[in-house]
Amino acid sequence: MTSAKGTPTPLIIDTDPGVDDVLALLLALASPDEVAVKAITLTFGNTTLDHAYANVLRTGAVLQRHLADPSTPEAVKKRYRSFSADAEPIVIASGSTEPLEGKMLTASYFHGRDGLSGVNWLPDDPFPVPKDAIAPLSPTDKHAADVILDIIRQHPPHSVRIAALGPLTNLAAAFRKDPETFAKVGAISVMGGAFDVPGNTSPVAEFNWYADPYSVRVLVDEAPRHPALQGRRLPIQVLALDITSEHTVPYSSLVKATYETPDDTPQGASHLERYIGTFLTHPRAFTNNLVAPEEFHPDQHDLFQAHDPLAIAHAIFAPMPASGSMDGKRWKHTPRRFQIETSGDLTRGFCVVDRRFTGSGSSRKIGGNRAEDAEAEEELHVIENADVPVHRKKQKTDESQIGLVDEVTRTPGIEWFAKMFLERIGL
Ligand SMILES: [Ca+2]
Repeated sequence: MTSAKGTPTPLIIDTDPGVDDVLALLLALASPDEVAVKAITLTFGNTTLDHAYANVLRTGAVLQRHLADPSTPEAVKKRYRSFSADAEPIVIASGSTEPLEGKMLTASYFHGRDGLSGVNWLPDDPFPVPKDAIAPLSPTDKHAADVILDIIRQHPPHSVRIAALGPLTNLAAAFRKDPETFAKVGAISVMGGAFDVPGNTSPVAEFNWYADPYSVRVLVDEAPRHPALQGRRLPIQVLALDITSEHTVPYSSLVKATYETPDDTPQGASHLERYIGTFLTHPRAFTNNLVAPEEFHPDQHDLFQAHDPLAIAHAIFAPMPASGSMDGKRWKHTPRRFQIETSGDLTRGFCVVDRRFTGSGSSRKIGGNRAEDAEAEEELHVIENADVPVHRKKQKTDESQIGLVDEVTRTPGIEWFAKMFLERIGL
């Protein structure tokens, strides 16, 4: 089932804001022709859940002030028309505070302790968290996983999109709670993983999948084995670091004002420019400091990697799987099979890709670990009749959908993305 032409696709944004998450939220809110944001469901990740929640409310307040300002262009106000007091409510729900298993970690090294470069503690509190959420933001006490399931139930099967911008813990919880309902999701645009490139949090792991590799395994390995999926897999499209890192936007286009040094704030800078400029100042310095000063070139290095906004762009523009083909409108997807490491001392969150016998002309079977667990092997061999040879009792299952996702391997382009993104958010 696809949305009728002109009807925006219902979208759930599962997120851990987070600087690039806030920019991604703005992009979704500024795209009312294509998507209708039904819920913002929160997870731990870049920061803790209480900061993530505060950051959504804070962003809502900044946006409201920006849209109420007479100097904000009409075109920008029109873009954000779904963010008005009388618009459809956008449910805000808190979810998982820690990964399904293992240690809880955050990315404060990049996003700051509050997820937004410490804007929470600036003098005079220039971007305050309102006491009550600003309409259309509509907080609920329900768990994020229940809100995700509610929204899927309220819409025709395979018509709801999810953009997953943080660890996948809420999605895994929703699947385990009601697999039949969750199986009716239309598409899940996931920012996560690193396949053929190095990680960004550890040498081998991307942050979201490092923060909760167990949830990745639930959605990619456990789900296709569940009867609710009837031999299918979940419609997961992965935007890995392989493609998100390439989609950069010059920091100079994003940071037009900053409040970190109030005296420097340019006259006439808009609310949104001050907010974005302020919370990007710390990540900009962090990224730029990774390059030796003598090798630093602004054109090559002073760049914001728009990981989460690219996942939102996918949810806005890429065709839905139920439309027949996900490829189209200059997006391309390639099947990718992997297993995720959950407990390695050095390799938590690493995507293990089987590269054996994958050259052209090879017909040898890929997959599996050929070394056998001696004890497990013994259980598989049972002597039922001493007169016939030992045989295996294990049932053969069709495993072709297990460990498989659709990796996004082409977008409409880096320049297209940067232009569209800046225009839409209103910078
Ligand atoms: Ca994120």
